[in-house]
Amino acid sequence: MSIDRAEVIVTSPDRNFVTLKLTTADGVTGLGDATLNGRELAVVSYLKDHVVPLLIGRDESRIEDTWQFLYRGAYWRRGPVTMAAIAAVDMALWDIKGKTANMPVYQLLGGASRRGLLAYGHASGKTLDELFDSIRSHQEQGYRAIRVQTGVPGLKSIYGIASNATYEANKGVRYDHEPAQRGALPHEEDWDTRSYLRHIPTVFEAVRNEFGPELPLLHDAHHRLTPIQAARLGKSLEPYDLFWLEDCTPAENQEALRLVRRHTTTPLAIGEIFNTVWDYQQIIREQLIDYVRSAVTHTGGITHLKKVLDYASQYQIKSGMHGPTDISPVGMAAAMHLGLAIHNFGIQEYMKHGEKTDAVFEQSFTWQDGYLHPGDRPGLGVELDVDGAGRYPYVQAYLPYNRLHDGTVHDW
Ligand code: CS2
Ligand code: MG
Repeated sequence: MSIDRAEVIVTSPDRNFVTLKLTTADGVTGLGDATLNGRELAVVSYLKDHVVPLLIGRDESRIEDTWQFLYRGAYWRRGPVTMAAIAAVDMALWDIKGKTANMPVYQLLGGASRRGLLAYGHASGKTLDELFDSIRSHQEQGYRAIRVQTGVPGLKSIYGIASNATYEANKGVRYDHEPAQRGALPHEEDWDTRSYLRHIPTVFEAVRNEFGPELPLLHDAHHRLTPIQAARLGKSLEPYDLFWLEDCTPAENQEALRLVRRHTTTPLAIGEIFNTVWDYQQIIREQLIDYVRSAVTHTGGITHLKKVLDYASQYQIKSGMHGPTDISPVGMAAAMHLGLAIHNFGIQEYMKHGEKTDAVFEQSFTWQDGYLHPGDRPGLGVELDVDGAGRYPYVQAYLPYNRLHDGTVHDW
């Protein structure tokens, strides 16, 4: 058999998504997610202008060979655009292989290692009352683990909390899940580390007092702290027994985590902006993290992320795959198949997509009693309504950026 057609489909039901659809000469189709939030069209061009011409006529069964061909053959390696494009091809080929073998992809990856995937949801609030309501509503939705993000006194807007602009745009419906805001230019947000470091421990103290010691709680520092500030935060949160503290400091300099590790035993999760195993080499080898946060969509697909997680398993480091709304239903399905098969699964992030998105992407996964399961349909278990997708053309959207009080650009 061979790949007969390759289409790059851009749609924007609730937000922008980029999907690669491959069709074999026998009419078997495969989908891959190539969504890179705020830079979607760069991946569209990489796929359309450079990768698609290379796929037509290729043997779709040779997944590893195609991966190596696209990675080494490009000469220019790594990086978010390249690895999202390769990821989409990889996912689509696994989807086709599953359909051809009449098996769900997790069976091709070695079968199920558990009955379901523990998932966490995003609770948030500007105030403690709002936050408590949000935690309760997530518990009612079945979540057994919850990420906590709150407003910080003195800051107008902060990651994970609906900004006023989002409120107005969504007419009062709390929609704090989508950080990329539609518009011609990115929104500027403000940041102050010292107010944040003073405030966050008081929030977790209040949450533990209200909800007790058992509930697994997670927090995302979203790359904003220096290593010593991250060490201080990790230490100040130890009494509240976090499941993990995420992206506590930018990790381009992997050594930065040594300083954090030296001062705190709060578990650390990093990697959602990483793209290859090489971004993890030192922090895994030196046991500087506890959870690998990469998504299939941004780390070269199932083929490459499985290698990262197999490497991590030697150091008892677990998966904590990135799963916000900017990972499409196809990318989420791929994460669930991989998560079900690997031994060192930790937890899966699960933000629910919007209704329009669920109408365009027909999905077979289940969410029950706090656990996800990819379903047993052959392949990845997602089909895309191409006509429906066509009704929602791309809309320019950007992630916000931060400036400190003195005007300096800061990590968002
Ligand atoms: C976040 C994301 O879910 C998370 O952990 O870090 O919401 C992130 O901000 C977005 O994926 C960026 O596109
Ligand atoms: Mg994050």
